[in-house]
Amino acid sequence: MSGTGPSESTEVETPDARLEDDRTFDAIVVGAGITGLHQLYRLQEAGLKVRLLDAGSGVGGVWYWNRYPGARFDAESYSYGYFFSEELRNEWTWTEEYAGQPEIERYLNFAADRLGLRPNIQLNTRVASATFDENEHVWIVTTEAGEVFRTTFFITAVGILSAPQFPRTPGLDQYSGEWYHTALWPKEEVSFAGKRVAVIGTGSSGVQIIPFVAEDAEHLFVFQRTPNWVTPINNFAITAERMAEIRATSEAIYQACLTSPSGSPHSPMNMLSTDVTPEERDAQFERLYQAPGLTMALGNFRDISRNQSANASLNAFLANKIRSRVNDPEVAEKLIPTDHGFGQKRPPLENGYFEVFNQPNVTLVSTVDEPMTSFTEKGIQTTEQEYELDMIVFATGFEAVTGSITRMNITGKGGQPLDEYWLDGPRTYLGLQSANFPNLFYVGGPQSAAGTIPRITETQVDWVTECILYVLENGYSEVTTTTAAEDEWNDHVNEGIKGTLQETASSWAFGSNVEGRRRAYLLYNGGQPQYRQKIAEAKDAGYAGFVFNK
Ligand code: NA7
Repeated sequence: MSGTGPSESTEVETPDARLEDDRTFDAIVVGAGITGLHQLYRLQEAGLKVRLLDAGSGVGGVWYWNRYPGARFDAESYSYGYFFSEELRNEWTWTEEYAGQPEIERYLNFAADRLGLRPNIQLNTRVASATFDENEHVWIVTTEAGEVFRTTFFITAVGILSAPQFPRTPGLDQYSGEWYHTALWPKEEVSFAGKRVAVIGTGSSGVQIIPFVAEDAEHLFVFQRTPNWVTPINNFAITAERMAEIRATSEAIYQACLTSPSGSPHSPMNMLSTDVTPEERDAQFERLYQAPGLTMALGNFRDISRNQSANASLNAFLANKIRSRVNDPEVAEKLIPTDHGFGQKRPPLENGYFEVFNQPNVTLVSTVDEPMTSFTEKGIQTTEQEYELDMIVFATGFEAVTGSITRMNITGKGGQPLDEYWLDGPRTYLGLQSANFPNLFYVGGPQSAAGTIPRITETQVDWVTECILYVLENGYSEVTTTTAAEDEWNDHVNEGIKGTLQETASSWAFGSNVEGRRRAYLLYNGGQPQYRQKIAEAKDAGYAGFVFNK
């Protein structure tokens, strides 16, 4: 498609020329997760010479790395997968409403095979840097193994929760026991049996792994900094009949996802909590508590996420649930969030989480009451005592949204490093590009993604593919955006979060889980339908806000 494709000349190629050809691409995509695989498929289908790089030894992205016990979807399995391929929809069978990590990893491997993606995927390859060459209008991409590639387009599909972060507590190198991060979990089986284990972190990953550790460990210490509003997942098996129904109604499911703000089959109720009596309201909360997945968060009364007192009524309901499930009243109170209301942060889903704290082999340690001061040879030292441990599990989350992009050391025009450009928070236009970083696209990057990620990134994948083809077909060498367009998008993004209950939360969506990180809203709160409309409008207006250079 572009001038960098294989030569049609009949001259015999020298080994050097072949090598050169092997390292020069129309597009390089980074990330073999659900979004990167889709992007590769589209570009491959369009006839481009494209390579996908991924640090893992297999495809799957977050579903490759997060192989800890208990890792599973919090979106309905069939709402998360690819809808664009009838073949995939008809041939794949989900076994659970919320599939576990092994099944999801199998699905993405199945998709990579079925879509014929393997020949263009290079695994075990971590990008070390990407630098824009202004003279040649290409990106020079280097890998940690020392390979150097040239590519016209550089596309990051690296996920928003994929750059693991650790506590700044010193001394981990002194610790002599085993330690793991949930997002870097080994393929080999990890045994908790008979061990003294600490799990640090009580977000989604902590909440999912804790019951598994509690089952086998001699003793489990749960190090909690901030309690979360955690609700039951209420998972269930998908029968053959149900799977047939899912296939038969797949288009309707897809349409429900497209029209919902969260890109899921759930939409908020058409009612306010004040439209009913407090008793009726609580009865509805009870139904939602028994309902599957994120129904409590995404299918609740409309005012729960917007109105402080409506939100408080749900918090009171959920606090009582915790009190009813945890025997020790002191422990129960420690597990009840006081710094945020339900939905201000993405709520983790649980299966038997609260009951764990009734087990004699489990201790809840609040790092607010007794901060961790260091890791020691034997375990963790807090301001109160030393905890001797055989294993530490870090469920401490991520440098969210931008971390996996900036860790690639991207340098744009004028030698501008992207991490410096984003020091005060990400700057993008439509979450797709940044000024002075020509031909660099983000799919599933900052200021665009929220909700069920594949439902929004599939739109971006199509948009980016069409934009790339537009550049090539018109003989342009570069597409970029402007700082004015970025300013406009930043204002729109910030306007969308202003006045909401989420605005005041201390969450990864604002980068506030990483010490020292400047607070900036990293996602897009306008809802997926509005985002889709915005990027379609820009394209229909002749790529308004984008600049094309010959
Ligand atoms: P999260 O949701 O960011 O959770 C990380 C947890 O680790 C959270 O409880 C943090 O407390 C805690 N944490 C982080 N650093 C520390 C230190 N230094 N000391 C003590 N505790 C700490 O990541 P997850 O992997 O659980 O889930 C991420 C998303 O994946 C989730 O939203 C789902 O959408 C899927 P904090 O709350 O910051 O005080």
